Amino acid sequence: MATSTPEALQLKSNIDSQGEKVRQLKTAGAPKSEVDDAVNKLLGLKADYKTLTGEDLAGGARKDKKDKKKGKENNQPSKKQEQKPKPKPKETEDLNREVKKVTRLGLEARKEENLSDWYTQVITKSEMIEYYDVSGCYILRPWAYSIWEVIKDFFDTEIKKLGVENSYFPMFVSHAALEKEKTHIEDFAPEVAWVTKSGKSELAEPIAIRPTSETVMYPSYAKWIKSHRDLPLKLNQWCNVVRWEFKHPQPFLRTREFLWQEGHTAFETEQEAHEEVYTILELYARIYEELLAIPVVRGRKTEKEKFAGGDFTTTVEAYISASGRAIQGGTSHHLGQNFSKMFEIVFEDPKTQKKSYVFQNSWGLTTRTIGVMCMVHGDNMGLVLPPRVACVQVIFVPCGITANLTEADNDLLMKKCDEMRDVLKAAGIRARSDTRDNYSPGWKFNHWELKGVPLRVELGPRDLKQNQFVAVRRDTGEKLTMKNEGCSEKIKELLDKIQTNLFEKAKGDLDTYLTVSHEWEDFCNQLDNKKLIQAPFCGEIPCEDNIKKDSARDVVVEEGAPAMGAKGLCIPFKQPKELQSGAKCIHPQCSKSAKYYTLFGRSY
Ligand code: 86X
Repeated sequence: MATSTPEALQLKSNIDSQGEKVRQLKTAGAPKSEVDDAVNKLLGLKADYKTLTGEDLAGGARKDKKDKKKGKENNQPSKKQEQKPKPKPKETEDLNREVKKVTRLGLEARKEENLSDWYTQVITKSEMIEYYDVSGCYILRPWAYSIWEVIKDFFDTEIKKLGVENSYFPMFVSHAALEKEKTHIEDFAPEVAWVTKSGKSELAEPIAIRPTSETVMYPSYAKWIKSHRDLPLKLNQWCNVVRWEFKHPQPFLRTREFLWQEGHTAFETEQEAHEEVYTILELYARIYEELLAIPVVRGRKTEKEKFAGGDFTTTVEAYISASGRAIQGGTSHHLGQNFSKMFEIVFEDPKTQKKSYVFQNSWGLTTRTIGVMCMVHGDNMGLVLPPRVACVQVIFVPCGITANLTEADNDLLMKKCDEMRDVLKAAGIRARSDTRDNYSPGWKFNHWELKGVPLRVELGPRDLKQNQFVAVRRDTGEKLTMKNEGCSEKIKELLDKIQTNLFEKAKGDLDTYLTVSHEWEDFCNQLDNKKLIQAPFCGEIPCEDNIKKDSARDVVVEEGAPAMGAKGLCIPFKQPKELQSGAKCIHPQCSKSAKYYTLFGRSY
């Protein structure tokens, strides 16, 4: 991709100043930790640059100084492409159509050729994401945030039906509180971000920024729960969390700050808690399947992959066929009494009058959902939004405006677009009319296509006379001419069809790539064919380590790259078939018998 986009230039300049900073720190003999941080930041920025442009920015800052000046000239769209197509005069519509065949007004990268560039272009050009100068952090623009709001509204309504209440806990965690959960914090310690200063003075005690809120919430749970009458306690919060990961960041999919909901519930009995785990997981599955039109596999995490602080973890796993990798979509954990023992969350058992530890769950779903949606449905023209989550479901574009159209007829056309938009809005359809006169219809088609609007309605003078409109589906490109009568119902039906079609397409993909294997060599071959494989598995952690290690190609690669080994994704609730009695675990060196089919695959 062009290294001359505004984002790339911004990044280049950030890399420049960060490189300068590193040199200054080194020259000044700054403490190692400070230099390391600066170097890390530089590396992060460079990684961002590579994601954005597909090119390494060799060296560092020094030589770029010159480049920057030169860049000014170079940066004019050297290739036929500009960041954003310029508005075209009205009468060039036909010309525009012609041009479109030659140059691609929208995306430069193709999904099947360079997924990483394609993804960057889709999310920026559709105006979902803006890049930011802190590595791993991104701006969610209204086009993306509105999807989150749909998910939020759905889930919020459903959990309230279950008696869950919303609340808000602070984002800062004291050192002491974080320490309370020492056992698993240790694994995560490198990811915890700390505030150490206010202005120029050091804080007496550094405070952490929540990576998750167990240690924030559970001290209060211990205070609030005294008797069985205080149970169940079911709280949720919608908030941000920070995990300072060092793996290659990707907008939505792996970011250092992200939005999520975290639910934390406490019950008298294990059975009530168990039931809730599955109820919540099913809501997560519905978010994927019903809202985002993405089929998921529901299951339990393996011992190796579960949240170590809990008793068991359930998960929904989605599949991104473009990369041949699975992705965890949301998790619902049963914590048993592990945390209630750590935090002394107890009540007096009404039967025995003895102190009893509560049974707890926690569950979370993040803005990663949006990234999975882009990856699954997006195509070479841009984003494809499932109607149920689309900010704009129908876009009206006035067409066929020629020089000999009278001003009165032109006004009439614009009015009709606005009028039909209002009719649809009254019927509860998210419709918008694009009557801007400084953009050509062709430009608008391209623009709204890039943004993934499910349905475009074209209205021309002839349509007006004939009481009809032309609807164009984003998912299939199909053009339909329809009579105006009952347009709300017809369009609603069409939107439903698009939603179903997107799900069916993704389901077809998942079904194609979901297989079963009973033999190691076959397992490895299937993995290389981008498959997700259900194989008999003993369930032991060391064996899962071996499966990952031995299914990898023997070159050093980054996580998820084509040569990476298979991870245990989940133990599907719906097993592909009954295990044959005496079935052995899939790994050739494992002599144990298999406990269940486990889903393996490369993953994000
Ligand atoms: C595990 C468990 C759980 C509530 C969820 O998955 C859903 C919502 N929490 C989260 N986990 C951590 O405990 C954790 C802790 C620290 Cl300190 C960290 F830096 C990262 C973490 N990541 C996950």
